[in-house]
Amino acid sequence: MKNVGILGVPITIGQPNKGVDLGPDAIRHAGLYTVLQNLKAVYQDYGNVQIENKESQTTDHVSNLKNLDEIASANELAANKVSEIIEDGQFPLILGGDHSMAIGTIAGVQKHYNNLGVIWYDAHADFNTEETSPSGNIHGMSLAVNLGMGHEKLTSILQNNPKIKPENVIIIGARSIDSGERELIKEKGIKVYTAHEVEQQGIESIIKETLNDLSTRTDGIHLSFDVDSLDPIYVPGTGTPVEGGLSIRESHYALRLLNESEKIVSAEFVEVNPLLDVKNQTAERTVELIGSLLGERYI
Ligand code: Z70
Ligand code: MN
Ligand code: MN
Ligand code: MN
Repeated sequence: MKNVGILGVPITIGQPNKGVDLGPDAIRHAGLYTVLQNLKAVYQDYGNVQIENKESQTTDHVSNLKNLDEIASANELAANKVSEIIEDGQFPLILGGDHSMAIGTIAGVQKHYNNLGVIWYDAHADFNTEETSPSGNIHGMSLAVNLGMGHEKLTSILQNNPKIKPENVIIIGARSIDSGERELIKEKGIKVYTAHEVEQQGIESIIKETLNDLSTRTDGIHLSFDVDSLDPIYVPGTGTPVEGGLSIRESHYALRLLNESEKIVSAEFVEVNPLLDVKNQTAERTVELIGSLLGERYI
């Protein structure tokens, strides 16, 4: 059983909805420790990264990067914490927070690997740059930043950090991709399994293909799980729900297969927003999904 290091990254200024900073604590309150105890996991909670979430006061209307400086410094803190957890010999289980946090979390993991793979399980590709983003929201740019694309203040988190290679990234569940980011995805040759392909090919085949593909050339795989990958009927508590999403059943199965592969070296569950939720059900489902990733079984 894994030795788990829990870290909350309560960042919200990567997108416009209030309340996603409460996500990490909602996930804890939804029974996270009980699931870990039932699995007989050894775990330590590192608490939350101290993030101010103060929106930028600059009146710079030219920049299409909302709260750039604030997000850059929050991610520097998150990156160092994640790296510390790995140094302590633990599996980082990171709770969000909006998806801009992946700029820091993946930078922190990457410090310890030469050739990290990333599975980006999300309704969105988060592959915009300042040039392509229709919103200026940095949570829609974090995967691109991890490949070294975007503003220098974001790509330089943890100095001299090697960047994720395009062939080491696989996106699963996408169904809302902006036209500019679509061009970038094609240019970089990123593999995308859309929600339609999950329907057509089936999640088992997709996860096995993903693992085969990434295992040959990576020395570890980070899972970045955005809860809006799921259909909104399961996750009312998230900022950008998109219809036609993945089911709870196939997502549990995906996580179970990832667990069995023993290739996942770190994971984050992001975009849980308790202020948009109904009776904390989004956080509760997130805890159950975490259980599947860590080895919980029906029987
Ligand atoms: C859109 C943008 C996004 C997450 C929404 C949405 C991006 N493509 N990412 N929710 N996690 O504004 O860039
Ligand atoms: Mn996302
Ligand atoms: Mn998303
Ligand atoms: Mn979202």
